[in-house]
Amino acid sequence: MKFNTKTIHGGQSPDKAYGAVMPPIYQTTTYAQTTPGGHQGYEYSRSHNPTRHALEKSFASIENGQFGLAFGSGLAAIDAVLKLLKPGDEVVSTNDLYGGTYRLFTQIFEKFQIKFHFVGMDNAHNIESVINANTKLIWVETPTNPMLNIIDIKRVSHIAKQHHILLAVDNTFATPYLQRPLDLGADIVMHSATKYLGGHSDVVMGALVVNDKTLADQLYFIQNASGAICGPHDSFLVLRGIKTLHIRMQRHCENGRAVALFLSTHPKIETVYWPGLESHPNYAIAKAQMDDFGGMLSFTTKDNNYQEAIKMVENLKTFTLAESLGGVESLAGHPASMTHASIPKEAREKIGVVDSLIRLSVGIEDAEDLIEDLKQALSKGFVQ
Ligand code: P1T
Repeated sequence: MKFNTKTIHGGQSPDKAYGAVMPPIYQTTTYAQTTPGGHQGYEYSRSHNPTRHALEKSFASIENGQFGLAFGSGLAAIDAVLKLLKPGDEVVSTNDLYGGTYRLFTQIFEKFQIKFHFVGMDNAHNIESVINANTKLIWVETPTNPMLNIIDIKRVSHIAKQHHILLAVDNTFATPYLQRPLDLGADIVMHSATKYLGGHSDVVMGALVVNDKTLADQLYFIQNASGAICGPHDSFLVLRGIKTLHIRMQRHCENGRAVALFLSTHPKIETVYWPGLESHPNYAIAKAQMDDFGGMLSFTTKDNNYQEAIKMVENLKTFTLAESLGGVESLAGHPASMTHASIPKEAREKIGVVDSLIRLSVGIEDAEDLIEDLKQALSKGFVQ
């Protein structure tokens, strides 16, 4: 089955009761048993729920994996992966990543004696130089949030396999429409399904997909034991969102390109970070690894100033100033004060998250309207 068919049919079949084409929202906590243990595969909704199960099969299908798991948020999914580890274990992570992931690693899991090495992964030597006998997990986010660096998944997977280390890839920015990490050698693919998979800015959810049965069983055990599952109504909404993922992503990519090209010729703009620009330092890897370049981009202005960046995002009208990304509507954010505020200023600036950095989630509106909006916000001059 090709990807565009999988988004609609992957892992799905009409409901057994009445042939409903969409799975019913099984809004139930529990299931009647004829005798203790005598049930039809569903016992209690933290453990299993038919609507969530349909979604988990869709997650697995679109990521070319065998097993999918749905969580109450992206961070809950990451939390489950980290719970595979024990005190004394070490993790090598991308140094440029979502601020909440960084906070989870450094403020929660470090307390449980898990050690993190944050390295720039565009140079594979940086990964190998921190690997030791305690290294159990490599955490890759690509494209990275918010700098849009591209990590060569195949290359990192060779290193992981050589040292018998698990490789997890956060595929939130790319989605399986653009890249399929399991095919490139990753063991675990993770999503904030809050973003492109849901696609409509109305659900917070996380996903994991794996191929290995033992790993799937371990993650399922954690999902059930820790309990960070999502509800049936949210499962239904994300399943509905996935059915249009391919056509939404096509437009996100087209609009992302149009906006990136506009900004890269604007006299007030210093640098545009979008992996589809030939000037992007990881353009060659992006071209080889991804089927297109997505709708996320960041940029800095020449008037490199915190207040001016704030003024610029306040001046936008069609773009909404908001956290999050991946919905049909365009959003703008200021990472230093919003999504990445939990990363200390020094660590942030080292990876390029400077005070003037602005991040755009380019939606699927008419590209001309988006460019007009950016034009007017930039033409106003910043601090007045
Ligand atoms: O918000 P949640 O569903 O828990 O997902 C966390 C998460 C994980 N990974 C990446 C790459 C993410 O971008 C996020 C969430 N990001 C935002 C809310 C944001 O605005 O960047």
